[in-house]
Amino acid sequence: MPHRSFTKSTPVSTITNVPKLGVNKADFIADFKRYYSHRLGRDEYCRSPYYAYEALSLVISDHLVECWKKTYNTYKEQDCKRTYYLSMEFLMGRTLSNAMLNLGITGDVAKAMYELGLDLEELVDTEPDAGLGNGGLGRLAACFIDSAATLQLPVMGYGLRYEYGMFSQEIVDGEQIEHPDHWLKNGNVWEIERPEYTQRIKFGGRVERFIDADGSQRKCWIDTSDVLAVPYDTPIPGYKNGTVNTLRLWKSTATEEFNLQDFNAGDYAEAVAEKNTAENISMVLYPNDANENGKALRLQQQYLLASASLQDIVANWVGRHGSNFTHFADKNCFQLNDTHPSVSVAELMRLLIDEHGLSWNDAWAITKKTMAYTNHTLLPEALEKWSVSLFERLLPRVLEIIFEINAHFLAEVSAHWPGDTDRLARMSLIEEAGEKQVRMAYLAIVGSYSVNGVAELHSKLLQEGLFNDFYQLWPEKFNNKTNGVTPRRWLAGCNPELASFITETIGDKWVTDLSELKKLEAFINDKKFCKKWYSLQNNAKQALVDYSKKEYDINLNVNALFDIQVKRFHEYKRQLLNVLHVIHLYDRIKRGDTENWTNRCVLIGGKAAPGYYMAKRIIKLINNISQVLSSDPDVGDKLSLVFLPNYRVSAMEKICPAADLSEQISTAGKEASGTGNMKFMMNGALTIGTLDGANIEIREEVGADNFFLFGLTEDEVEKLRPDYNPTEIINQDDDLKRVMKLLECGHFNQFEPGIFNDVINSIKSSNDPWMTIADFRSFIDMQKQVEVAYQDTERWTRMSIMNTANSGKFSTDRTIQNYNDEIWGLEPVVIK
Ligand code: 26Q
Repeated sequence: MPHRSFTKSTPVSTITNVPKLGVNKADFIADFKRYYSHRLGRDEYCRSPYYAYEALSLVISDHLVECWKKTYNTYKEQDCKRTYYLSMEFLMGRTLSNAMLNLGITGDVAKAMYELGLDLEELVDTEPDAGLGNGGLGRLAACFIDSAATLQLPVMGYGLRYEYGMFSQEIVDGEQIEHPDHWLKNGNVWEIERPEYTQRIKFGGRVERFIDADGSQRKCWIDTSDVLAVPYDTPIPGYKNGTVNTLRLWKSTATEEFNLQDFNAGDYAEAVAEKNTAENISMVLYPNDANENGKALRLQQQYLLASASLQDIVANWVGRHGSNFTHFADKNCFQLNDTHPSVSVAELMRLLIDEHGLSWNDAWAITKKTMAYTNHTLLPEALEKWSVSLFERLLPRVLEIIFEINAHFLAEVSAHWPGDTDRLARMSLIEEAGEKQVRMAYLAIVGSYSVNGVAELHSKLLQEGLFNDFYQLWPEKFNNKTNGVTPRRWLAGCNPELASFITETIGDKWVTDLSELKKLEAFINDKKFCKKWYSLQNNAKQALVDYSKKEYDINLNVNALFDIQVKRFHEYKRQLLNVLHVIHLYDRIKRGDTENWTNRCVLIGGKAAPGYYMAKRIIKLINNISQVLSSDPDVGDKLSLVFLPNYRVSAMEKICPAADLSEQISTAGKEASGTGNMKFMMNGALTIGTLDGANIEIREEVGADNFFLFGLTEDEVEKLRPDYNPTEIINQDDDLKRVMKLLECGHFNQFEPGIFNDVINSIKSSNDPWMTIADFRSFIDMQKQVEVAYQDTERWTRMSIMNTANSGKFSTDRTIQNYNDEIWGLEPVVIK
């Protein structure tokens, strides 16, 4: 193993005994200058703010590392129980401003930069996003580790260090163009490479049986093509509490001996090509946020994450306890972020049995007591499956273990439901119809002691529907953990003016106890308070106007209602319903039906999976409509439709403070939770939404009067489905008829005939799973109510305050507290 080891004579403790860093303005200035000039080699002629960003980041990083070591040592001394959050995605966004906020040094650093003639905000904005995730699930992982550190819980994130994160999106002629996101091209000051903890990962090869010294049957996995996983650690600071946890991301590399045989045979090129295969594994994030089945590279990624992380943890255990695993389950817990890392169930079995000599039963008892699984989708087609033949080829020993888990499991099912062969086939970890497939969600359920959904409705539907057989067998495993977002990034960080005003009003406890925001309710009839609230909302809108101008050369009208839908493109999220409403407003303008008009600016942003044809057409449609509206003098300021390109974490930080109206309009029963809805609410936007995902709980918290509800319920959707007849609905609704006519006559694609036919046909089909047409009328009517409310500024402001005031439940501090109370059972660890 290519460890870079210390020489024995190195006096380690004298080296690491570093004097405490200063936190005054003068210290920041001196440290900054040293890094800027000596480390980065820049001088006063360097015009790029990037190096100033980098120098400042090095300064801040030192402060993180100081607390990081203390945290690390404290956990080690206390030998506390730990949770490992295993996730293929950590959508971290930017680090610098969040690090300063959590360290509590933003103000002093800003003053230091000012004294140096630098604008802190400009430096902060040069940082590239760490876009190592698709959307909700990846961002949730990032919010979770922020909250875990803030609650002083020993939680470590494990993921992959993709060389290329989420693609960046450009819009050319209205269409999405993807560009690779080489986010590491200028290096990454926040990470520390730790080659000394490199792990070896097996692929391919074959399984051999042998009898060991004790006479027991054993298996070994041999003739494998190995890959190395090298960890890179990033510090995760809690909020002003001295805790700095770790996010460990694995990069794949070739083994040193990878090429020896080929090399000696003179096949230099072959050997180097093989090295590429190894390095490819962690090269790129898969950019689809629903299942893309069957890609071998994706399974390799998943196994690399599972195996490297578990080996790391097990090696650490063995270093301390030798091969006595009796208390392993009391000290370790693995939370699986969806099924993506669920091969961990079988991998932990393999490590315990093959590498550490445990019996099947002992290993299974440990596995079932340490694994917990979170599901993030209700769409059956999005459940992960891997073909048995692919598994056999890449991970033959792991597949054997899955078969054996399945044999034991099916025996249990048989005992519970004797003679019920249908149920056996339904519940088997192996789908036998057609090409044999491993059902990863079932593996995760069978191997875990906890299975949770991410909002109340979602968890209920999992139990009643998708996982009902398993719920009948093990009702006690199933539970709900409603999602949240971290209030540090999503209020304190992204909306500093509103945050200061809240703190002036109710004190600063809300930053770590978001239920404190409830105290704002006492001020909804305070004229002065409301006026200030309104003016701050306006400032945030103006900031988005400025950002859009600078970033995209887009002109927004600050006096219009900002109606925003930003999220991944998916038919179930129904960006199309939003579009139908825009066309309806346009039609009203053209017909002169504009009495009591409310000017509206509809902003839509988001990425489509590169292979998702329909989603890409919807993006094109939005851009075409946008063009028609902006070039029609009849429309003027009354209505605009704006596509915000390259939506990402750092863009949301500018967008969510500026929203008046948050669009959460998915078909009921399809959005597991949503988390954008929570960010908007926290920042004082009002929601127009269906009874889906966390919207239901948002409405419960804020009260029905402060939420614009529309659409069919999940029950109603399923009842209507067999008789769904969109054509009839269209014919009975004159507004909708005109909207469809504008679409069908090619009004938005005059020079591109037919390009929207597939989109139009999809919503007109009686098999449209998302039933967009069914909710049109109630959506349009509720949007009218939105306008009535918006025209009454005082009423709207009160509603806005009520939204922020009642967003306390949607802090990930609450979510993580729930995970800890009901699943993990960790003790908080105070760092001195
Ligand atoms: C799977 C296999 C192969 C390639 C990619 C994938 C893949 C990748 C990402 C599948 C799914 C995802 C992401 C899913 C996701 O973000 N789900 C969202 O999770 C949020 C957090 O719980 C919820 O709020 C959203 O409702 C849910 O859609």
